[in-house]
Amino acid sequence: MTSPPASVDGFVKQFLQNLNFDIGVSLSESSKNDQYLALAGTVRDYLMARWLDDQRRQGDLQAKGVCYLSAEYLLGRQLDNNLLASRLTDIASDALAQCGIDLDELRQLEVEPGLGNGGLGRLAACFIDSLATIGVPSIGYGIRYEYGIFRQTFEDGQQVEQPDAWLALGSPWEFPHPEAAQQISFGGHTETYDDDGVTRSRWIPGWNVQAVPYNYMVPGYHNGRVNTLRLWSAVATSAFDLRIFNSGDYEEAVRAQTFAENISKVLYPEDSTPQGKELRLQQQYFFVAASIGDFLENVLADGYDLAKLPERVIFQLNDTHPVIAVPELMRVLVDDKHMEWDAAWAITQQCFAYTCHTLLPEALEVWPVDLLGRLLPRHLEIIYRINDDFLEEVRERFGDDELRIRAMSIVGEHPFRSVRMAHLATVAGSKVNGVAELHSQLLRDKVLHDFDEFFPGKFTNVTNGVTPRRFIRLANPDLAGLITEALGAGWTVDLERLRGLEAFAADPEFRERFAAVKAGNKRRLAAVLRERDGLDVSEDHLLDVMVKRLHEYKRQMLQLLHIVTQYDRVVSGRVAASDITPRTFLFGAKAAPGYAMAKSIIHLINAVGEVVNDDPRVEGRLKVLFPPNYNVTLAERVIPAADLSEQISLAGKEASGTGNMKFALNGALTIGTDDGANVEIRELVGDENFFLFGMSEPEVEAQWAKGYRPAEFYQADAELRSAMDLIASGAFSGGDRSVFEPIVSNLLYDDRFMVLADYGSYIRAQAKVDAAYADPDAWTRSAILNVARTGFFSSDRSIRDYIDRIWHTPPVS
Ligand code: 26W
Repeated sequence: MTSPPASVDGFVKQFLQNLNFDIGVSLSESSKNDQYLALAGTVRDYLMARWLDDQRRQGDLQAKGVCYLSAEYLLGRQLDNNLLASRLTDIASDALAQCGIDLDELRQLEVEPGLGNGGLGRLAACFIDSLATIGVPSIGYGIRYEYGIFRQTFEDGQQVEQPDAWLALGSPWEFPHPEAAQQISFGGHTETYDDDGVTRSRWIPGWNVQAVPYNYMVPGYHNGRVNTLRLWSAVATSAFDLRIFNSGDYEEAVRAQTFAENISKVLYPEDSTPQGKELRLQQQYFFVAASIGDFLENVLADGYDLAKLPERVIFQLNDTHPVIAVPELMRVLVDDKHMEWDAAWAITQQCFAYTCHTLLPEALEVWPVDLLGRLLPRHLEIIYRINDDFLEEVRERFGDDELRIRAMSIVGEHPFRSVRMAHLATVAGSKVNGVAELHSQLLRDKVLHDFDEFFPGKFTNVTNGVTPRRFIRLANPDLAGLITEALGAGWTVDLERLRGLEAFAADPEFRERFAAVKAGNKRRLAAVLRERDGLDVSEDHLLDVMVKRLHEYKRQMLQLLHIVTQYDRVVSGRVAASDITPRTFLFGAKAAPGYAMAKSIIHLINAVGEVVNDDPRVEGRLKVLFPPNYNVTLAERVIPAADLSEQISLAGKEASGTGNMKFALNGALTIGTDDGANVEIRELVGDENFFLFGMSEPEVEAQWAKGYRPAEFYQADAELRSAMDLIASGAFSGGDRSVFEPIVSNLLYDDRFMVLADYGSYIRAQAKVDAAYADPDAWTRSAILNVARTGFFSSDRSIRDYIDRIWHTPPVS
């Protein structure tokens, strides 16, 4: 098969053909959505020949590849990325113009697939982009949620969640393959049987569902490669012989169908506090069992010798969500393929590697054994056996140190008997990595310390990265143009070349052009927010941005206390409004629906905005903007416009952060703590181009050790006291003191994330920001140096690190 010719005329022809024959409308009768679907179809057609080639080639080659197992992929819009990767942007734009259609208008119609919560899901999306661009044989496996992350709206300043029906207007980027469905079983019981003198176990499941694969193209950038993302969707099997539903009547049958299809219905919007929901475990097992089955049956050649499996594949576990894949592979090898336990275990250990994405103890997933045993009885037995063997080895090495054994056990006893998925992943994985230097170090020293001692060499680091295609080329075309003019093409796939910009930082004309790009990006953002949310952005303000999930450890409250302090300084007369640096504080954040404190903080941000924005005493110099429903599409507009990036988590809590990297690469300066990848950003850009504040991780530990009483910080700092009192007084809640009382008391008497302890240092750092911004030319110089020195944070580099340190899967040409 060959691609249609890449010419404007060829594109017009293909586009009209798709419009007429696939969508079934004439150009004159077509809606914008029809046109968008036909356009997407046309881009697909161009990529198709290469996709088919790559699938064949990867099959022929029998090279070792990566199966990236992730419950989330936060992809963002597909059209632009696919146009860019296949060099079709200009052709498509001209071709549509010939048909009287504006490409830009069609772009806006795409509903982004929001199949992830935040950092972890977006990282997976960056990684599959880099895998394709580097040319590593790989498949991304995940779940095709019918509803992605909820759509956020505000009612009276409070978050309201709406379902995200992202498939409603058609989904032109996916290819369903019902004929390649995998049958996935659940429930039932296990038994042993005699197989010619060998006692074996088998699982007699209680019910099953079908996993239907939907394939998505993942084009590499300008390299003619197209990898596959395979997302699984649940449908009822024709003989859905669920015992409990098997009453035989029609209504029950339909209900049974709904039950099966619920599995891929909705993305769980919790990030960081697992709810232990049965459906979530069903989702996890559903997608990894389908993926392993698919790989063994459809990707490997028939009759492949499974003893050699580690030569063909590494399953990368994106956090603990897919870890049930470990006992699943063991079950397949031992029960289905009749392999010896020890041989199967040796293979399994080489075929998995585990990435941890958190340090919060409450984020570590555990599954109660009664739930696991009910849903996956054979897997629970396998986990017990893995644990018994493992603990025996621990005893051999460390003696009968019961405390240590209890601490390391895969099965924990408190508060109830449950399986600790991080321990299982660590025992099973050939490697375990954290996502930034500091995070990996803390994993080794603290969270998984005993395991590091027991498995020397198993722990490693791969610092996160972001794709420069989406987050520079697409999001910031003017900056991309300026860079290409300065350095030539090539930097998009070799981001360390940005170093070459250092020389230009000294050039006044380049600085002027760089500043003009930033100003243009602010104008574009202003237009977007006006149109999208009716918000007014003052283009002459310092644009100060904090966008990320709402979580107490990320400390949106600290930024809020800074805003209230500035406001309080003006209204109390301590500072003249005219002496305040004009700033716009832009927030973007979703709260998990069940996380009351996070929702309350969202309410307070909106409430402070209401008051501050309209108070004439402020003279329009402080603005708080909180556009709802922050997502990848909005990020692509916000990040290139930002002057200042807020990365202010309590040291030791943010595993890495990836927004921090996107901002620096787009020429925002960071105000941040020594946490996650901020540490590496600061080392690279230099102290003079970074606003550091707050306690370091060891200082945080020392503060806890000596006893932390937040009220003492409140007492000791008059400005802090005044700002907190203002919130407590009801000034932002129409005089009602009760509305934000829980936030204030929480800070005063609990403050788990030491907001009050870091407040003074933060306020001083913000004053330095104001002073630095007063010299626009020096600011721009710093911004250029941020871009020049952060090429390290390309996800291409992360993937090369994974290849060198963990996967050993060289690219194939
Ligand atoms: C509900 C259970 C649960 C627990 C943790 C769901 C999701 C998680 C994720 C691990 C949370 C997450 O997204 N972590 C983020 O991962 C990013 C990519 O590595 C890091 O940059 C962020 O610092 C980390 O918070």
